[in-house]
Amino acid sequence: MTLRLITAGESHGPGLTCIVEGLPAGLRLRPEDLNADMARRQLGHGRGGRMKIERDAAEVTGGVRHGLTLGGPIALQVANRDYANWEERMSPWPVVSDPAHPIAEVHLPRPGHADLVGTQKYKQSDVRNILERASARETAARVAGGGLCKAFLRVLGVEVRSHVIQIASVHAPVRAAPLAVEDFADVDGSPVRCLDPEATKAMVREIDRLRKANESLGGVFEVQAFGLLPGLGSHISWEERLDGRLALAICSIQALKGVSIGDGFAVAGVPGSEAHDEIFYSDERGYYRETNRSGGLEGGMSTGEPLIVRGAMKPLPTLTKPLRSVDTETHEPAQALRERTDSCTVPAAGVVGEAMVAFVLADAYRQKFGGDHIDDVLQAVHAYEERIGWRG
Ligand code: EPS
Repeated sequence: MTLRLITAGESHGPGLTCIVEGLPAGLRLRPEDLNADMARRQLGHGRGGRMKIERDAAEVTGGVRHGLTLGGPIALQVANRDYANWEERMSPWPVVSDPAHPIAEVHLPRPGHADLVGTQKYKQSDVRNILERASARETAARVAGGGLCKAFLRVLGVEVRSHVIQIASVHAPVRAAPLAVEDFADVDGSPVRCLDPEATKAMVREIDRLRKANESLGGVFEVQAFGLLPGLGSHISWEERLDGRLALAICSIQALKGVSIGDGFAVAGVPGSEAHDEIFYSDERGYYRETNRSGGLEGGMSTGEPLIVRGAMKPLPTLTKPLRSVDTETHEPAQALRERTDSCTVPAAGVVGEAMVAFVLADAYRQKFGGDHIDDVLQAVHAYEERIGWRG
C-alpha cells in the first residue's frame, strides 16, 4: 500500500485540485483538518497583494462521506478567487478577445524561475504557459492534501510542526534544549513563525528593509515530527530510505535549494565521536538516546526520536527591480518580467514543509502497516509496538 498525492492547476486559473490516494477507510476528518493549515500557509510577514485576494479552503469532492474516509482517492478543490480578474487570460477554452486589446504574451523570463527553460522544453512562446504552473500557488493544493496526511498521522500519535530559523542573514539563536511538540503552540503568533521573540523582530525589520530596497529574501525553516515509531523507511534499497524520500519531498517545494537532516552539514565537520547518538537501555524507557544529532534517522529508518528536517529557500526570483534578461521574441537584452510578488515566503514554506513531511511519513506508515480500515492500521501498529517492546 503506497500513498500518492497529485496536484493540478495554475496560479491564476479557475482553481487547484489535489488527489490523495491510499488512505484507509474509516479515518475521521473535519473541515478544519484541511483548512486550518491552508489559512496558516497564507500568512507571514513578506506576503504580497495576492494573499489579500485569496481565502484558501478545500472543497471535498470525492472519497469522504459524513466525515469519514471511504478508502478511495480523496479529491480536494481549492478555488482561485483571483481567477475573476484573469478569466479571459486564463480561460481553459479559446476566447474571442477584443482586437484592440489582444491577450499579450509574456516574453521576459525571470532569472531563477522556470520561465526560460520551461519555454524551451515545452515549446512555448508565451512564458505564462510555464510560470502559471511553476508558481508556488500550487503549494495550496499540497497543503490541503497534507492536511489529510496529518489527520491520519494524528490517529497514530504523530504530530508534525515547523518553525523558521533564518530569514536572509538573520538567524534565530541556537536552542539549548531539544524542542517538544508543546513548544510550537504559539509559533503562528510570530509574523515570521519564529520561536524566538527577538529574532522575530529582527527578521521583520530585515524583510521591511530589503523589501523597500526592491529585494526578495530567502531563509531556512525546520520541520519536526514527534511520536514516530522506529523502523519507518528501510536500509534495504535506496528508494526506500526515509531520508532520501524526505529530501525529495522538501527539495520539491518551489524555490528550495537545500535540505538537511538532524545536524546536517555541520556533522561533516566534527569528529566521529561527536557525530552520533550513543545507545542506552533502561527497563522503563527501553532503548533510548541522550542526543538526537541524527535528526531521528539512522540507516534510512526512523529511530523513534523526533524527526528534524531543514529546508533552505532561495530569495524569490520575481523582483520588483528586475534582473537582466533577454526578450525571447527579439533576443534583445531586456529586463525580466516585473509582476506583483511576495518578498518573503519562508514562513509559508515551513507550513508547506509540514505537509510534505506529513505525506512522506503517512506513506511510510501505509507501506509498513497496510490496512484497509484505520482500525486494521492501529491493530498492526500495536502488534509491532509490542514485538519491539516500544515504550513510546
Ligand atoms: C507566485 C507569485 C505570487 C504569489 C504566489 C506565488 O502570486 P501573484 O503572481 O498572483 O501575485 O502570491 O503565491 C500564491 C498565490 C500562493 O497561494 O502562495 C509565484 O510566482 O510563484
